[in-house]
Amino acid sequence: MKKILVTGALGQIGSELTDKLRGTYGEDNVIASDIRSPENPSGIFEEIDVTKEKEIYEAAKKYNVDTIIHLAALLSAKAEAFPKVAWEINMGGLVNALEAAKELNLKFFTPSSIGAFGPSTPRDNTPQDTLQRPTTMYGVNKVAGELLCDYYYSRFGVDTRGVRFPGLISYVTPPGGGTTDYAVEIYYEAIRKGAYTSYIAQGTYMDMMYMPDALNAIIKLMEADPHQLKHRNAFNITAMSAAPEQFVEAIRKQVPDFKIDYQVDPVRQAIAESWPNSINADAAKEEWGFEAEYDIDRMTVDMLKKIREKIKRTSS
Ligand code: AKB
Repeated sequence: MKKILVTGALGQIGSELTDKLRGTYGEDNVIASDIRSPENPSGIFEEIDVTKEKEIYEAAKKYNVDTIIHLAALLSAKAEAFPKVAWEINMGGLVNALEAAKELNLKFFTPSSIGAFGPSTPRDNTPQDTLQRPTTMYGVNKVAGELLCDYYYSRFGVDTRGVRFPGLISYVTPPGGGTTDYAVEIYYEAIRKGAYTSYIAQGTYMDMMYMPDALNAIIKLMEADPHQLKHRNAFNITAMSAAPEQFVEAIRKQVPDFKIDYQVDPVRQAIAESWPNSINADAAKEEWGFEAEYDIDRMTVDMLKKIREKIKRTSS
C-alpha cells in the first residue's frame, strides 16, 4: 500500500485507522472520506456518498490511489431497523467500491463480521469454512459481500482481502448501531456511574477484539504476500470470547464496586444469539500470521485508563 482511500473514515474503525495509516504511510498518502465532512478535517478529506455510482471511482482517480479500504456500512442493529437502507449502503456501496478497484486496478480491503454466521452455524470454535445462513439483514449483506469480493478476485483479478471482525472495543470513536456496542458502553458507564445496565443477557458469548489489534490485522493482511493467501477474504479473527459477566469480572479488578444489572433488548439479544460463541482463527494465523496482543484484562486496564483521561480532558 502506498496511497490509500478510506471510506467511512469517520466511523469507529475508520477514525483510528486513518490516523494509524497516516502515521505509517505519510499524511498525504491517506485520503479520508465519509458522507459528510468533519468540522475540522485534519488531513486530506473528500465527501463521498458510497451509494452514488461514480463517487468512489472519481476520488480514487483524482488522488491516484493504489488501495481502497472500504469501511462505510450500517452495523447489525441499525440494519435490522432499516433493512432496505442497509441493503443500499452495504451492498450498493460495496459494489461501487469494487467497481472502482476493478477499473483502476487497486488493492481492496473490506471487513466482514461474525454477523456473517447464523443459527445453523456451529456455535463453538466456528470453523473458517462452514455453514453461513444468517437471519439478519446485516448478515445477509456480509455473506453476499464475502462472495462478491471472492467473485471480483476470481473473475476480474481484483486483489480483494478481508477479515470477519468480532465486536470491536475502543475508547476513541463510539460504535453506532451494533449488537456488540454494550462492550464499549460498559467501560464508559463503569467510570461515569460505577454501574451498567446491559441490554445483552448474562451468558451470551460473542467474540471481541481491542481496536489496536483490529488495526494491526488490517495492515498485516494488506501487506501479506498474496501467494500465501488461500482464503483472501473473510478470514475469521478474534482476540477473546466473552459474555457480559467476563467484562464485569475484568472491570471489578480495577473498579471493585462496579455493579451490573440486565434489561435485555429482545432485538439485539436475538441477533447475538444467532452468532457464534467463539470462532476459530487458525486460517488467519497460518496464512498471514495474525495474532492478537490484548486479552480482556490487558484491554480493560487500557480502556479504563484512556476513558478516565478522556473524561478529564473534556470536563476541564
Ligand atoms: C455489530 O455488532 O454489528 C458489529 C459486528 C460484530 O459486526 N460490531
